[in-house]
Amino acid sequence: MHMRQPRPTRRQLLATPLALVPASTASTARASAAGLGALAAQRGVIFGSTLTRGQVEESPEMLRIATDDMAMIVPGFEFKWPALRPSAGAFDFSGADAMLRFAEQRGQAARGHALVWHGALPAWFGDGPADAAGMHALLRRHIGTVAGRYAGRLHSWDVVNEPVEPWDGRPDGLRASPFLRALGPDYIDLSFRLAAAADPAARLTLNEYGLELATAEQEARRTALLALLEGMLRRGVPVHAIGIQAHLAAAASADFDPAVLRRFIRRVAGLGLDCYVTELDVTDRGLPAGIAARDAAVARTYRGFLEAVLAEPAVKLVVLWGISDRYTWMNDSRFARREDGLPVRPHPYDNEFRPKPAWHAIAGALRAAPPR
Ligand code: 9MR
Repeated sequence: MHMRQPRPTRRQLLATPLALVPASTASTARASAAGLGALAAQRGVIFGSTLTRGQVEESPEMLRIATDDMAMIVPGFEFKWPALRPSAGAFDFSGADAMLRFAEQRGQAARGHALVWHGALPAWFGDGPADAAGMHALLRRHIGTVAGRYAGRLHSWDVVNEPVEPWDGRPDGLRASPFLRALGPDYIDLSFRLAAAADPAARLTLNEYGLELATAEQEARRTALLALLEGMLRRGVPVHAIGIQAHLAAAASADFDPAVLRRFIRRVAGLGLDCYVTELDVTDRGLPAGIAARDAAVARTYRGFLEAVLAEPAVKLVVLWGISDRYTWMNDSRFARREDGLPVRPHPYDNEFRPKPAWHAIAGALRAAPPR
């Protein structure tokens, strides 16, 4: 029989810096029975959130919610190049190690985000090596070292993040990133092969944004992504899942057509791939200032989106890109922040860590989801 370790008092737990939170909290702490993670698990869905080391060290409430509601943690910063690669020659694993330990001590799964992304690169990277050999060596070293270090401990890796950008005008719809400029489209296959060699156990994911709406622009992105995936699979590239980021806007709900998104998910599933919702949040940009109406619209958007995706058995995982409105990337983003300057309310807990209608909407959608 499994013997429970004595649980530290709340005060002890909250007074303990992240790196020192004892392992004995693990078996007792994971996604409590009433939490979202436990609800999702009953439906065969892994549920979690992004989280940063700074958030849990600063806020006992974030620690509590991340423990009670989340069965998976996705470090929001610590696995990105600016954290891992302070200089061209050195690696700094302290943040990533601490976050992974934090998850493991709670019996939570973790995802790595992201091995190759044009969007968060350290200053020393500049535009990257322009020549193929230089970029190849850089990716080989980065992916081999990082994915190798955490091999067997991560559920999945976002191997390449946001490789598609129809606006860049290429016939294949791929983004003109520094990686592509140096290596051509082969950088994507190469990255997945390097990741598979370094961590054969991780589910290797191609993560993309702007896939959710029934607009011409997002249709172009879906089409380019499907073509990319088909090519990768034809070439025998080890890709196992797509990540649908799902940064949603309540004001854009007229552009959301569940049938369109579900058809896309079925096409992905038809290729033998899983679908993960990797960065779900809902901005209230564009809505009037009244809080009750904003919160209701955001909640409806969560509910409608989750009902649609969870109706598809290929959707195995849902990760929120934020827990509390206190810590949100959206006020810093010119695409997501409100034009009237009010703070956005995009996450399931408010500024004071009280559950909002969005929390109940997410719980309701998880309860209503068919089991997989
Ligand atoms: O939410 C993240 C924000 O705190 C970071 O400053 C930013 C750059 O590292 O990345 C944000 O997360 C992005 C994610 O990594 C990829 N998809 C879009 C997310 C929101 O910009």
